Amino acid sequence: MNVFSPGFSGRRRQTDVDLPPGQYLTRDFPVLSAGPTPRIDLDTWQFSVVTEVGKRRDWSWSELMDLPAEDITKDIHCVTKWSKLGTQWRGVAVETFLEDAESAADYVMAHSYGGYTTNLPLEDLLDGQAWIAYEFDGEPLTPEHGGPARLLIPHLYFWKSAKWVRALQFMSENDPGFWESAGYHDYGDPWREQRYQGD
Ligand SMILES: Nc1nc2c(c(=O)[nH]1)N[C@H]1C(S)=C(S)[C@@H](COP(=O)(O)O)O[C@H]1N2
Ligand SMILES: [Mo]
Repeated sequence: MNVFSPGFSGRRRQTDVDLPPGQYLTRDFPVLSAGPTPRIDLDTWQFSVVTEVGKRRDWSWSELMDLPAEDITKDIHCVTKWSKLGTQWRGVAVETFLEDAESAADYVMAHSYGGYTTNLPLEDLLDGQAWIAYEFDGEPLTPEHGGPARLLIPHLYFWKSAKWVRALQFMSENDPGFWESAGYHDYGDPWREQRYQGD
């Protein structure tokens, strides 16, 4: 995306970038965490997919590293109104973990180490829209930004991108997660400015 394009007229400025409504650009990478940063040992780290009937599949860190990874460049949008353009990540597409799961459910709860949760429609996690990300800017993801691994789902407000992700659990009903229970929008599309329930 063309952040600085002075052009002949000089009319295009950074503020002309196509951002979701109500957002402003930042070059920083703010840290937003509802609680303390959990310290997670890679030897005991585990990521699980759990179906609505409790059937579970686990991946260790070395198993995660063996899965096909992708480089991802995406804009991210926080509900507190900052947006950051062209962020660079490396991770594994979420459908890689879900393809063998036998489930009839349409919703998924993401669970994090530390207890954070966020709910998502299953279809938003498929087709190259979401990743389990473990590198940012070519470096291992730092603990404050969700390392060793976080969910990355950049087409929704960034609270949906659960840091320190440890499980995806299929749900037959769409139960609200941590912020959704506190009044944040159930879906959280930044382009429709779905910040709070009722938006
Ligand atoms: N586990 C967990 N994940 C989380 C949060 C959190 O508090 N705990 N905060 C969310 C919010 S509100 C935002 S904006 C982003 C912030 O990610 P960052 O700290 O890497 O910028 O993480 C999201 N994921
Ligand atoms: Mo946020």
